[in-house]
Amino acid sequence: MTHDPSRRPRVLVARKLFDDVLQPLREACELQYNESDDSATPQQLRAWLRDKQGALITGSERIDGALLDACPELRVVATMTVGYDHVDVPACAARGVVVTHAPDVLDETTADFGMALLLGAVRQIGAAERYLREGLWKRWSAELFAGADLHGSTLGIVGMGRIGRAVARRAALGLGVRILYHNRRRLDPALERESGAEYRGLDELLRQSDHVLLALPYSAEARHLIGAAELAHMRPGSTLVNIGRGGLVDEPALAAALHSGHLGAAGLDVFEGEPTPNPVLLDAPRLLITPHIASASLPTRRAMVRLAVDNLLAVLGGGAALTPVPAPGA
Ligand code: 8YV
Repeated sequence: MTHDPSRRPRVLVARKLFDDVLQPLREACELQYNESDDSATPQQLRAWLRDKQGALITGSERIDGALLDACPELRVVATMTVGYDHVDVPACAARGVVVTHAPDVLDETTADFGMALLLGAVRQIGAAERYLREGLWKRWSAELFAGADLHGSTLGIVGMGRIGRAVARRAALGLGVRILYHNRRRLDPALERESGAEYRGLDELLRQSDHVLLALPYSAEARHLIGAAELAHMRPGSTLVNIGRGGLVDEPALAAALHSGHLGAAGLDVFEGEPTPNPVLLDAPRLLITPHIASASLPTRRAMVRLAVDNLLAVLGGGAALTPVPAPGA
């Protein structure tokens, strides 16, 4: 599988993943496997990668220019995630390192969770369960945890890629929700028709939606896309849900909008500073927050790792990557 059959390529698997899914890699390569389930420190990663040709990473490992300079043999970095904001793609491109990611295989699972988080936030399921478990429920009352409806509402989706469209389909077909969307590039007319979604500028979308769901990747331009001004433009009593990346939302501004009552609810599967949430989030009312698990079904997580393995084997075998990240600037 390598150009010189007498030398098997050396590959690092940076985190504990699914042993059986890694088997083809073990058979074709010399594997160094971090089985500890702790994310590698930058120092460990640098030491482990120094003599490797391939790396299988998760979203917890950062690959930057300084690290690449210490790993001159590296030819391919395969992240088992669809997002790749933890990898400096231009720095990899400049050094001829191929970067692959794991699109498509997680779309439906992530969209299921997006719907769950949206419904859970709108209907305050997290807070209601805590209230009950803490023994605070003394009597039924008409307004107890009574908030907004999702069915029949207008949902604004920011980031209408495959995951955004899968959420749109669920909401429109299952709950009669009207879909507005905003995207860096407007969908082509056939796809727009198929998804039954209406394009809006970001500001219009925020003003016209009852609920807003973020499903876009992180980029420097999208940092704090939703800040105090954008939250102020959202409808009173509306909901913000984020299944993209934490950096898209200004967290103190979100907490303030929940405290003031302007926002009805929020749901976050991602936040800045993961795995430690900003205390302002934990203090905010009507916020449902989860530990970055939108893609966490076993079949999907296994498929994500399998795709990363297949990408590594393809590139180390001298072929083309199956799912390379888009070229910088594309
Ligand atoms: C991962 C994700 O679970 O694929 C992505 O981009 O955000 C999730 O599916 C997460 O990044 C793991 O670190």
